[in-house]
Amino acid sequence: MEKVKITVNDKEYYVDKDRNLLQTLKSLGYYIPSLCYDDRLEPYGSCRLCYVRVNGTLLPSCTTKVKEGMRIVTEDQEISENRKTILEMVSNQISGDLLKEKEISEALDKYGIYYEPKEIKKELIDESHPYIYVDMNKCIKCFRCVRACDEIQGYHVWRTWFRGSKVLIRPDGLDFGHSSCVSCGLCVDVCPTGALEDRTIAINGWPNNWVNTICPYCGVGCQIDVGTKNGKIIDIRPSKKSIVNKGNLCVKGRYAWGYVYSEDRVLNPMIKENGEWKEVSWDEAITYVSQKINDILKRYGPKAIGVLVGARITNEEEYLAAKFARVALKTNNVDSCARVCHEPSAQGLEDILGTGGATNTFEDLDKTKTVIVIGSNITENHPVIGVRLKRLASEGKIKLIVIDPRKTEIAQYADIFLQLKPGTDVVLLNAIANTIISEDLIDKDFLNKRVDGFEEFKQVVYNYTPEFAEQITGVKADLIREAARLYASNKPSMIFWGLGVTEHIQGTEIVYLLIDLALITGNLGKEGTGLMPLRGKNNVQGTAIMGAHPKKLLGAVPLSDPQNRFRFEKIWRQKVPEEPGLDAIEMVEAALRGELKGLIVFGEDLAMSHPFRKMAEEALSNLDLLVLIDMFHNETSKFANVFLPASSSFEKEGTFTNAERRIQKVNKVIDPLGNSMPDWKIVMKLAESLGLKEYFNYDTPEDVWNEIRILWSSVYGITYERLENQGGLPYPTPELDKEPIKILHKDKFTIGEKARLKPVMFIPSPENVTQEYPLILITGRSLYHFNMGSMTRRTPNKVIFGEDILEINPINANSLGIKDGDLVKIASKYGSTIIKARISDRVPKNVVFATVHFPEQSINYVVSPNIDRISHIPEYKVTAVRIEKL
Ligand SMILES: Nc1nc2c(c(=O)[nH]1)N[C@H]1C(S)=C(S)[C@@H](COP(=O)(O)OP(=O)(O)OC[C@H]3O[C@@H](n4cnc5c(=O)[nH]c(N)nc54)[C@H](O)[C@@H]3O)O[C@H]1N2
Ligand SMILES: Nc1nc2c(c(=O)[nH]1)N[C@H]1C(S)=C(S)[C@@H](COP(=O)(O)OP(=O)(O)OC[C@H]3O[C@@H](n4cnc5c(=O)[nH]c(N)nc54)[C@H](O)[C@@H]3O)O[C@H]1N2
Ligand code: SF4
Ligand code: SF4
Ligand SMILES: [Mo]
Repeated sequence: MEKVKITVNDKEYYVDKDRNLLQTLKSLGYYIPSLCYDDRLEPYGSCRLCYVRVNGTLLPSCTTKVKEGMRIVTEDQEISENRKTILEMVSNQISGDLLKEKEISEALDKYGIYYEPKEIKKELIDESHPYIYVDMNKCIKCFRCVRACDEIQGYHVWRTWFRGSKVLIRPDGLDFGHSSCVSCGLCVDVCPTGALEDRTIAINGWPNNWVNTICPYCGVGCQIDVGTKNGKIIDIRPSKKSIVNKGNLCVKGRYAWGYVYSEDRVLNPMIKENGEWKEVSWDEAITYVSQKINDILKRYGPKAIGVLVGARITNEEEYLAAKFARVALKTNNVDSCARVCHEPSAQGLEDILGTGGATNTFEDLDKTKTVIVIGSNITENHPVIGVRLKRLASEGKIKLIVIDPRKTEIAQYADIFLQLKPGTDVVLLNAIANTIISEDLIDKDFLNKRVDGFEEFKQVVYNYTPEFAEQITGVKADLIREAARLYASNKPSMIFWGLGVTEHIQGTEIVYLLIDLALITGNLGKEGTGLMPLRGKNNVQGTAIMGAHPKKLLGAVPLSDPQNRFRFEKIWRQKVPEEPGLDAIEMVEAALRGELKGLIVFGEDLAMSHPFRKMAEEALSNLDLLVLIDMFHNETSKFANVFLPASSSFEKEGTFTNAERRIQKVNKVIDPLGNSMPDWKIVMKLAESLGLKEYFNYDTPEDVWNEIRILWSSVYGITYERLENQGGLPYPTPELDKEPIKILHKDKFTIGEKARLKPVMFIPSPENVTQEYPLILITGRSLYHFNMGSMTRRTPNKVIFGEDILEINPINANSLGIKDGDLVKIASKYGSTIIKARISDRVPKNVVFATVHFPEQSINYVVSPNIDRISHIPEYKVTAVRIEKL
């Protein structure tokens, strides 16, 4: 950015040209009062407090842009008098107590204005929202809340009523609790007076300590500031310095932290005896586990034991768990929940391009012109990015193509919405490629220089005309053509995808096709282009790459290569087993056959999250040893014999890797509760009791990270110190004094000079609709609950969304006599459950959609066991079902 010279109160500065003056002055350390301004909002210029003298004239600094040679006076007698008058008027408008930490209190204090709290009007208080306390006695009509909700969130909850002195700000519903609010908390965060306040603050007052860390939920990886009082978490706010979330959060990161203190959190190790859980000491529990492990190893060998690592824990912990499998259990039976999530994305990207991660970062959203969102309910599941997309699309800054069988919220912002039949993406994407080739929209230069296999690809694609695709997918041929033209011509273009792509029997191949599309249009290796799998959990991008994979070691290097094993053996001082291990699906199958005897699970509720639950349960009940390391008993603990209590992410240090490969520092906010222990310490304890202390000897997570840096050159340049100083850094960052490589495959691909296109032929799902099972079931998520719900169900999110629901199209509902809120039985060939109907035209006719978060409904009783041949991901998105009203 161009720098210009300005003087402020006779001092010279070089600052960014055209930046707003208020922001500039604040960043130079000057105090300028302002009540209608917030960095996150468009300047509004209504409170008149931020006036400064610019070249002799009084100007509102928030709407003034910095220019060369500006001479600024921030305060003189006239300015002070004006500010005092305004602040006096403002303080006369409000009543009730003010917290001293609020912006208004600071301004009143600075200008020596005594505020006498007047009596409040009860009717201006609204206590109906589970998280936000509304006290409009303190409202100064700055409209920050109205603008924040409109401009940033794209919701329009706060409305202005009446005019002039009577003006009133009210939510759009009967009260705030019954409004269209999605509880992101932004309006609270921007409110300068506390008229909108977090309930926890209204009750406890302002925190006395804040710690910066990372949200424990999704792969966006928002930075949060966690406020504590007397050693207890009482509030979470968005970190304003993060380039990922830019001062924004969704309801989960902002408010759903209450699980930490849930009464049923397990805070002592437990062993199950005669079907009853009994609290024991750590020593007793660990000795029990190590004896069982030794027993299994002696009787059945290392093939009979395995480790499953959920992607909620830190990189350091993932790495240690994977090392534990190899060094302590001598097995490669180690896998993660990526298997049931985005393994097809990692595998697909690695197969064609050489690196199994997003090619670009979220920053490219500001550079792109066309975005495809396919199989991703982005506004509910990656809300902070979803909100940004909504805004870019409504401001006309991007063209948006959405591909989903359901009319999701983001679909309503699409320029082109392709509402295909579930499981037909291969045909649709081939037809898009067909159009791009037949209309000569390919990037010839890029193809010649960097792509192989075009002729072969063209031949396969040739058969998939848009007309043929219309028959299979139900999407009009012309609409497919339009989407193809937009993606290929209005460049640079990006593709974002989710589980609607991966959770299919051709999950990996659908990913291949997305990469093929980027390759033939040259949408790779440049700003504003690229392939962005929206990884699910907070650390799923980190998990598999940390070595929690049956065929790969840390850095996703193949185990089959003796050179790789040798490198690890040198540092680990132990042999790395050669034989590839079983993945998560294969481990369940092996347990079903009685071949797998022991399983150690770090934070995964696989009894509930694996498909065909009846089969998963049978498999788990065959095990001799099932160790569950978690914060709560869950469905899996019904089959476990040992429970080891883990500390939450607020109780430990480490790193998470978000969906754009950004490694970010997780910081400890509070001490581990009760006798819980962070996972990295649990691994060390287990190793110690197996006599392997010297191989797992670390004082801190940083020690572990430094071992990772030595073994994986892509993160050698990322130290804890650097993360703390610079915020997150995407990998690869191989060198300490160099910037991270944000855009992959710039001049060449990781795999080599050229990438080879992979043509894909369509294989229909075995889940055909029949007379007996006439509907297709899709399963997925809702905004308020996270996966199997163990954490969000233990927060007031449960008040907002209390049970799983089944979306049914009004036509199907009518013909089955089902009304909104009725209980229905849903059954497939594999099993059934009972769930509440929600009549909605979000789903098309003959397609139903169920959420996955509650054990009482447990939709996986119904879901089929079909899996992808390449990555083994279950086809959670297509099961033929029948429903009946109860
Ligand atoms: N609120 C919330 N956020 C979450 C989670 C959560 O549980 N709750 N979970 C996290 C995790 S682990 C993950 S992996 C991500 C998942 O986030 P998403 O990938 O958004 O997951 P889903 O809601 O399962 O499904 C996404 C979309 O795929 C569509 N779909 C279904 N079948 C098809 C199809 O055949 N073709 C196409 N093109 N689309 C299809 C569905 O209609 C749905 O809108 O979210 C993460 N974030
Ligand atoms: N029908 C259907 N089934 C699905 C899906 C679907 O779309 N449809 N999606 C699949 C997908 S994408 C995923 S990712 C899986 C998710 O299913 P699971 O992998 O079972 O995921 P979570 O519910 O996130 O469970 C994570 C567990 O980790 C615990 N935990 C949190 N933090 C820590 C920690 O620091 N240490 C330890 N040890 N434990 C911790 C939590 O309490 C929780 O019990 O479900 C899959 N199942
Ligand atoms: S919490 Fe978020 S969605 Fe709700 S009113 Fe405030 S800004 Fe709007
Ligand atoms: S978008 Fe994801 S990372 Fe950000 S606050 Fe919400 S759940 Fe947390
Ligand atoms: Mo996931």
